[in-house]
Amino acid sequence: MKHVVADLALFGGRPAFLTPLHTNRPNRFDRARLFDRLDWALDNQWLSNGGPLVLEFEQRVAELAGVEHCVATCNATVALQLLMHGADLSGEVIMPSLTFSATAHAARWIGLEPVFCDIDPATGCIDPAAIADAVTPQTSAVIGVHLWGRTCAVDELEKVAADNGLPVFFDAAHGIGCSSAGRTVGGFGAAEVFSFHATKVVSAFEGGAVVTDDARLADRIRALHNFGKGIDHVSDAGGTNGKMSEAAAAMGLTSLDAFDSSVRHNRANYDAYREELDEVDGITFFNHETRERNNFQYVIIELDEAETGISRDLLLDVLKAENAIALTPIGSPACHQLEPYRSRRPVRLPHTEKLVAGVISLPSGSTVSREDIRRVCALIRFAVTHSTEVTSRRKDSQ
Ligand code: T4K
Repeated sequence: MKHVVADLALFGGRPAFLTPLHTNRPNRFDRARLFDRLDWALDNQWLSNGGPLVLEFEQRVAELAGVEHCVATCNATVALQLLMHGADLSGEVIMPSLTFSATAHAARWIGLEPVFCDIDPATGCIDPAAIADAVTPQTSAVIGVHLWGRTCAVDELEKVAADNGLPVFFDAAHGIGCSSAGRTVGGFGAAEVFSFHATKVVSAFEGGAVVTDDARLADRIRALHNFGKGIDHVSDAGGTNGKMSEAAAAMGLTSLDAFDSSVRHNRANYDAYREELDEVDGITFFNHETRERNNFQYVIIELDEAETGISRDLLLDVLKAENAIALTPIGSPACHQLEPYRSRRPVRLPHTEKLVAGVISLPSGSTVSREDIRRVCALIRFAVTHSTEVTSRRKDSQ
């Protein structure tokens, strides 16, 4: 426990955590079950190219998402590229800037121009009201992102896109198991994309998927992700290799087995953080609608420096020195503040810029305990209570 500011590890004290407590550590799963599946795949001597474990994984993801079709891929970035390519997008695609760079980079990589819209500060997701102004004759689609598991204003987004004759797709990298107005993420828009990266609530080590009810689109993507095999002249680009391996599917299936318990654990973490930090002035939780389903993988707080007296970045440094590695949740800044977009298409997005500068992603997941959370929150409260001294000491030491 810290008694005086000099006890903080940032100023030479002993770190509160002996070993680093990371944000987004992989969730727990049944190792024996994973090894069973890997053994089975090795015995089966079929290790990729639509093997039985991949097919089983696709079926289970489709069931969870409540859709007809799932094409599993090597990661979500490639899934986004396959989707945009398979849907014949061209020219410009409208998307939020407040997302991980992968959403924008996927478009750019296949020669599309991301056009960034501001967020609705109430949801953190793309503001449907901002879309009409961003549409040009070159626009071919709108891409929403269900940021940190909180869903976009799906109906409004679909309406404004339809009014402009555009399809909507969703980057649902954070959204598996979440819902909007009671409907499960996966079935919105023309198609959605999940990520099964190591840091996600369901992990396949690396992995992704396109889910959709559109059989034709699913067929095209399935062909494109396997060098274009299966359909003649699927596209000018022929196809690519975006397949998921049997080893990744073995992990994905085992992680899916643990999905309910991971979500229960995440929910308990989220509640614990709220209990510990709700009374701290200047800290606001990125809340989840209690009537909706959520995977609670991300615990995000927003800091108002005028009230806490400590900047977001200094608080992150205080925690990091204590081995409590909280993060800027999308690897701030936002996409429009990153190259190549900053130079190509300068734009001001005030709500995005404000939110991205103030948010912190706190350690959660099924390896983080109630006691870990108590200690992280004690550090945050201590830093806020002593913010003036922490800030001036930090200035003196620089
Ligand atoms: N769309 C959105 C909205 C996304 O957030 C993402 C990915 C994508 C699309 C693309 O999905 P994928 O193509 O990746 O399937 C991480 C992840 O690599 C990335 O998947 C994720 N979003 C993004 C938000 O975070 P980095 O570069 O920030 O990861 P890194 O290495 O800094 O690690 C983050 C934290 O996780 C650290 O605290 C360490 C911990 N960690 C990480 C790994 C890989 C572990 O504890 N164990 C691990 O194995 O991108």
